[in-house]
Amino acid sequence: MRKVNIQWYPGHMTKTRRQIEADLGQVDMVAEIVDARIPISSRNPDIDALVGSKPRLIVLNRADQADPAGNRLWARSYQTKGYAVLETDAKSGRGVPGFAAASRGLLREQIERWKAKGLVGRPVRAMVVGVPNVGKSTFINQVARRKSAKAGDRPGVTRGKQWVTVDTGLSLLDTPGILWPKFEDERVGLHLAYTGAVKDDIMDVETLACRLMDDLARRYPRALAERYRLEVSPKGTEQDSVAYGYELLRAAAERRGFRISGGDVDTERMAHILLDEFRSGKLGRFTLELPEEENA
Ligand SMILES: Nc1nc2c(ncn2[C@@H]2O[C@H](COP(=O)(O)OP(=O)(O)OP(=O)(O)O)[C@@H](O)[C@H]2O)c(=O)[nH]1
Ligand SMILES: [Mg+2]
Repeated sequence: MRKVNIQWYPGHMTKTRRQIEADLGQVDMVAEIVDARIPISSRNPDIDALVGSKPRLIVLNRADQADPAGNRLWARSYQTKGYAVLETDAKSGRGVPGFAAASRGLLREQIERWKAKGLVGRPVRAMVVGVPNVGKSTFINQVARRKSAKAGDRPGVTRGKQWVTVDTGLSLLDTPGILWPKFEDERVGLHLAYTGAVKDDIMDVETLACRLMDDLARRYPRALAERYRLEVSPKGTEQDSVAYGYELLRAAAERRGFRISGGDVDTERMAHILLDEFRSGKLGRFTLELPEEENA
């Protein structure tokens, strides 16, 4: 697999650290947005060091696209680690109204101290961070109930910082997706490509689809078997994953009657369809990473 073509090296790291440090001075808390389908891959590996001791709320966004059982496991895992956590679908707004209360809960002691000092009505300021395309701007717009922050279906939409005042009690700082994930890990690159967080052209679409087939065969064999009327053996994945994924891709293309002129099975067409159906939710809701795999 070709490495994802984004440079992430110490120079970037230093710049990001400085920017976050400067912004941290202006906020009371950090809302870290992660993709509920891939909570490991959609996290910046250095986030803990960058955020330090600032109170942090983890927002498990895209909960609508992830497996509900997976969402529960992740929420519990974060809580066990002592983080406040909120499950959201920023697109429809589900879960977002809980943000104000969760933030005030997180900052309860701080707010008491402000009150004691006579700082009544001081707004809570929160910095929203996360890797590109996880839904930071969409989340902020939902919290504010208006389109203040620019959002879009591709990474790199937000270019600079932007304060969005929600009401007298809350201000949110939108940031560009400057916190890159851990690209040097092959699994991370694959998972970000499946979910569409990085462009498709990191590798050829058929190889990507073969890997996705294999991953789904392992984690969600029933969904795959039902949608494409396949016989899926999770055991087959113990072998070469691209080979087994290709076997399934061919079988699915055959079932759908996809042929190229000359009569051969059109696996490329099937590859596009698999990725589309995975991303659009037609295939189901999937969580591709579980808490127990975090340090594996
Ligand atoms: N289904 C679903 N789609 C979402 C959700 N959150 C965001 N999206 C969509 O994902 C795309 C990216 O959202 P943005 O809010 O622009 O993401 P961002 O993190 O601000 O991206 P950058 O500014 O590029 O780093 C948009 O098309 C949103 O509609 C969610 O919870 N569920
Ligand atoms: Mg944005």
